[in-house]
Amino acid sequence: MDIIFATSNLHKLNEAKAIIGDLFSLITPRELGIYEDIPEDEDTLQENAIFKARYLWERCGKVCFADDTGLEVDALGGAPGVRSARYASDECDSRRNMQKLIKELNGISNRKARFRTIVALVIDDKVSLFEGQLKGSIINSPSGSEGFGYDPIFLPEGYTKTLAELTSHEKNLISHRGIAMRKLSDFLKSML
Ligand code: ITT
Repeated sequence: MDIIFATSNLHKLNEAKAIIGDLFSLITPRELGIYEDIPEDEDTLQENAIFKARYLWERCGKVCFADDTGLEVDALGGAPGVRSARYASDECDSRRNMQKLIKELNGISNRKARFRTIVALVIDDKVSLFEGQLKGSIINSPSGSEGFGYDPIFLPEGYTKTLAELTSHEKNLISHRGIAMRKLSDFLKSML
């Protein structure tokens, strides 16, 4: 069965494929010839995820899902949160986003944070939501080269390695996206 994943982020695509790729064929907007940036201007992860999934569903009428993810830092009142991609600038530059976050947390001892993923699935105009969270803390020097985004400065709770020092398989077993995608997978399987 073909399912459209409304993302332009190939890291996300690969993480999702590792979980639901055996049963479902994940198609990207680009593979459908849709190249425009889907707006992500809403105030919450949930609203953004629904907007992205619906946008694609309205264009192609097929089963679509989207993932909106944010890094929520306790000492910053939940920032960067829904603005995680454009935290430092509109260029969505992960290195600059991490630099800004490290600077904002300078001298602050509470380093607690969590990644939160909301997946929105649209089938026949009906929306279903799935959530995953990963608790951890922010460290000052990026470490590791796996993963993407803020992974090099995120230490999952109970771990001595950052997410970027774990293999993609290890990350998927514990991550916000892994948890949300497994919920999505169980839901889709129940419909087969
Ligand atoms: P879409 O096309 O799916 O919207 P995106 O990269 O814009 O891709 P999001 O808005 O959901 O995705 O994510 C916001 C940012 O949060 C993203 O650019 C990364 O910098 C960061 N991020 C998301 N998931 C992450 C993960 O698993 N590990 C580290 N950083 C992550």
